[in-house]
Amino acid sequence: MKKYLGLLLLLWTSALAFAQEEDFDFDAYLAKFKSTEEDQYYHRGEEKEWKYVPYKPVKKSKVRRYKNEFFEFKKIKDYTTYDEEKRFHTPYQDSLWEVKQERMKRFLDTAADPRHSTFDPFYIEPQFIGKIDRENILMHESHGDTEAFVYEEGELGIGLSVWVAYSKDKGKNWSYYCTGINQKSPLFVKWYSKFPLFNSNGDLQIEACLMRKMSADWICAKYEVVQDGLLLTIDIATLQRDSDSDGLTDILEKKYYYTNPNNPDTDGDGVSDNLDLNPRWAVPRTDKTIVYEALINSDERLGWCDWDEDSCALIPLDEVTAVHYPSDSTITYRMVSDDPNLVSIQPINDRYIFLSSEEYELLEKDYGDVWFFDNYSPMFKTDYLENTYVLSSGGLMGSAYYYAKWTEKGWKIGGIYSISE
Ligand SMILES: [Ca+2]
Ligand SMILES: [Ca+2]
Ligand SMILES: [Ca+2]
Repeated sequence: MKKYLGLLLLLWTSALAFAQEEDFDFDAYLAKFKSTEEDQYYHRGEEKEWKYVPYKPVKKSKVRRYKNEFFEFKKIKDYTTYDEEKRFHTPYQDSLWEVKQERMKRFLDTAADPRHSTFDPFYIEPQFIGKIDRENILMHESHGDTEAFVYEEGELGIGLSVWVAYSKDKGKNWSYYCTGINQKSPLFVKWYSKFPLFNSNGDLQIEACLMRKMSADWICAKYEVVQDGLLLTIDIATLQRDSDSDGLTDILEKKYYYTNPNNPDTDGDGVSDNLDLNPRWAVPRTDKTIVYEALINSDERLGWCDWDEDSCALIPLDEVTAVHYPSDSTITYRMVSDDPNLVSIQPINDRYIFLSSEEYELLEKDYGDVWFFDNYSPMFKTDYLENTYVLSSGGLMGSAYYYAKWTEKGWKIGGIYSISE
């Protein structure tokens, strides 16, 4: 009996949902949230943004003059030529080949059986050596008591960056260092080389070349080699240097967090750079800070509540989010914003690096690097709803529109609609 009841209920609710969908006037629903302020803002933005500028590769002479501020490279005569084909076949990637073959075989054997229809033959579990995914390893070598892995780390928004895992005690303890090199912009670090990874000084030497990006695409961009036959030396002392002893290397501060490598607490809020989830800005909180905080921190009180029923939970105006600290798995996001309501947030899950639009313009993006980031719009006053604002967030994964209603007791925040890419 229960089973039938369940089925009936299901039919009834889906019929109801269908009817609602039929009647639902999305345009009228959206019209409630109309904001002239928002229209004006995007109108201004659009004129600037949509002016078509054809992609122009960087001049070869400029690429040839490239200097890395941390590491030296020199021309060598006897070198291993750059090979686009070798790009995806490091020995570590090859070592996963058998696993892939095995999965494909299992897929073909069970394909006729509907119970296995969700089996994906192309997915393989990442296989880690310590903290490093095997597929990302470029090189590995031991040299006496020291041992090193050179590997790539895919960071959302800035391509593949080159990292070094380094051990001084035969692999018992590992440190992970960022080289600040982003593959192909313009330096490219090869995994195939005639040279041993450790040189006679115990520093790392890697064959490299200079490349330039020939098209504006992000995923399938075309590159060309401007200068091949370079030997890059990564000296361990530079890799490890932490001038202000805040636990973040100079390279990490300069290239990824945009914090001050000579000041352990860039924004002077008493939380040192390595522990600060919003390390660049310590600006006073505003009434609107809470709205951004609730969205960015995925506050559990938020929901896609029904606007007409006004059923959203209330987030008190005087609420102050406690200071939270990063963990090993903390993800770092970069955003460009000049909005004090946004840059004053206290994140709880992720690290947020906010750059002002002026700072972003000054960043070195000359070698075809493109920054992708999620971002939040300002809050725009709506025309018809009292004390109500609309705002949106957008990025690689999609975008979402929200409203926030100010009351004397607090904010009521809800979603209007979302689009996923
Ligand atoms: Ca530091
Ligand atoms: Ca610092
Ligand atoms: Ca700080």
